[in-house]
Amino acid sequence: MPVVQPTESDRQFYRENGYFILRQIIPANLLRDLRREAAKAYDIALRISGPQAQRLAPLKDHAGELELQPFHEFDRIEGLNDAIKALLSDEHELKPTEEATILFGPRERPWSTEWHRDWRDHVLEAEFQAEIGDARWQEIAMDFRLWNQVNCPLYEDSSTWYVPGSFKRVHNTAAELRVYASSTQQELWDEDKRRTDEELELFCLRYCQAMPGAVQLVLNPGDFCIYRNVGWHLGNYVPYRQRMTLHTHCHTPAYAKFSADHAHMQKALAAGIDRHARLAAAGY
Ligand SMILES: O=C(O)CCC(=O)C(=O)O
Repeated sequence: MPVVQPTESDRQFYRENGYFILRQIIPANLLRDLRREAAKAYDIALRISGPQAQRLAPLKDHAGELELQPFHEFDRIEGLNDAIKALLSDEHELKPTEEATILFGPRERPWSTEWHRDWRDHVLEAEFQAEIGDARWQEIAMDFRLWNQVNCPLYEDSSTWYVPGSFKRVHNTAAELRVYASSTQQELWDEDKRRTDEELELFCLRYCQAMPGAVQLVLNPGDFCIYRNVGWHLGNYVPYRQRMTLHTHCHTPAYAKFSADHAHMQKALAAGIDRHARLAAAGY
């Protein structure tokens, strides 16, 4: 069955809230093949990153071990690019899936990423103010040619939390900053095992639930969730959930240009980069 096309009211929903789910876009045979390749990708991720491995990217770098054909078929799912264009614009198209990431759940212990807003939270505060500044960031964050990230799970996935509408705000609210400041990535990883597994799971869950207005994205196999990744979001993971989720992007030439022009500002995707400067700049 071809992908159900978004309506004008779906488009409005996306522009207002910053996320939208195209339901069940993957045909059964392709889902089987993608799951088979994702299982191989998980073995590679475990080998590279150990039992808490969260991702493998890009898939094409592992062409020797992975069969890329199912990922190429994903690119050609009937009606998918039309649906992306209907929701976003004619300029948008799915990034080739062989360049995508697969996100996995941990094998041993629960953990959560910090609440974060992509890009903005991965640059140094002083450099941000010198090169971009708040006024330009408002335009950049609201530019719908940019920041259209995708999660498409191969198994049921409720790991991602999102704050609808938050992508529109240059300045975070005091309540959002209180939650952000309430923990650190180190505490959410708990590498020195201060908490039992259950204590850590509930601690991470409370941190997710504490964010005002946050919704847990409940995605079923083949659901294609597009979200503006400059809004607040996080991933919260437990070992008892089998997670294998394609993580990709609806691309535009403008996004490629922005990424190339500003690549020098993106520091490693280190958690909590410049946390103190960002909190201080927000008067926290
Ligand atoms: O695991 C997820 O769904 C979220 C991942 C994430 O936060 C990110 O890639 O920025």
